[in-house]
Amino acid sequence: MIETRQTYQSRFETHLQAIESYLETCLAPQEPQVLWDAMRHGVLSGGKRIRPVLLLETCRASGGDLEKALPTACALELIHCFSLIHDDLPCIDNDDMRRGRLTVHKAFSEDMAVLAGDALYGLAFAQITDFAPQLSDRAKLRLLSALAWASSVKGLVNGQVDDIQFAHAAPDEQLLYRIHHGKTGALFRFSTWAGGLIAGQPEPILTRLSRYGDLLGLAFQIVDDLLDVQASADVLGKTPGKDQAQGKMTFPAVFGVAETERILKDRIAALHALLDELDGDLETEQLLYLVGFVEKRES
Ligand code: GRG
Repeated sequence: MIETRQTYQSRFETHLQAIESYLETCLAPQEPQVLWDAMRHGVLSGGKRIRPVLLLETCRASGGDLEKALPTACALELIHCFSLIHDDLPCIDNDDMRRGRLTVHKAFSEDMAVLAGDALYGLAFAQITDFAPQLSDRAKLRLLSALAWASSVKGLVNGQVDDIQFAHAAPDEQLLYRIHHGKTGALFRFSTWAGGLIAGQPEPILTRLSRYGDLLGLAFQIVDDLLDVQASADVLGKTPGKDQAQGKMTFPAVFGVAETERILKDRIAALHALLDELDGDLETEQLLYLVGFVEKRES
């Protein structure tokens, strides 16, 4: 079959449907209703699902079974959504809008937003322990360990701490990369590494897949920073201009917009080169399409 843009788009949508359907099932309302309603509001709210799509696609491109990867892909999305709920809280970024709707603490209450986030974090790990029977115990342990580190002190949380501590600090290139390596990079690296692991890729390929996730996460963050400066609230679904208002260490703040756009082009070229190297070890065309998706996204 000759792969066309249409094929890539439709494969992306097939992944999305599987993810949405899994998330809807794992968040089927239970008691206490207010908790589950808040969790559902934070997750079933139209996110791009780029992290679980990446996990599924690296697995598929490696010849792996999508059913086997789906619980881990959705665990990752639950953790991402948890981090967004907590990030929006008044004590952190204090945002009213997310994905074009009220944030969880605005739609419910602050205490319920904290608890919905906590519950999603635990529910995420339970997807791998309890709902992934096709995975070997060894694979589960490796996934759980990597996800635990990436979502805490070797990723999301230390990145967020840096982000808070260095707001209003003087522009610093090294710090900028450190913040995003943790805050955004950790979950992207997990997604591409985990997809390969589940498909049984050997260690040298897993290392390269992590590098793909790392570079892609960085490109994603650069686009995020540019959109915060350039896009409207309607398109973004959240408040633009917040990074600057909060004195955040962003790419445009450190380098200016023109140099940021040049750095982005550079990273995209590095991604193309890396995928060229990986070609033959896995099917890289759809992974290349995802690079384009990240580069061209408007929200
Ligand atoms: C303990 C897991 C945990 C979190 C607490 C608040 C916090 C520590 C971390 C926040 C990390 C954070 C918000 C990173 C931002 C990364 C980012 C670019 C988010 C936007 O991702 P998109 O565009 O969002 O994929 P959608 O809405 O499409 O899912």
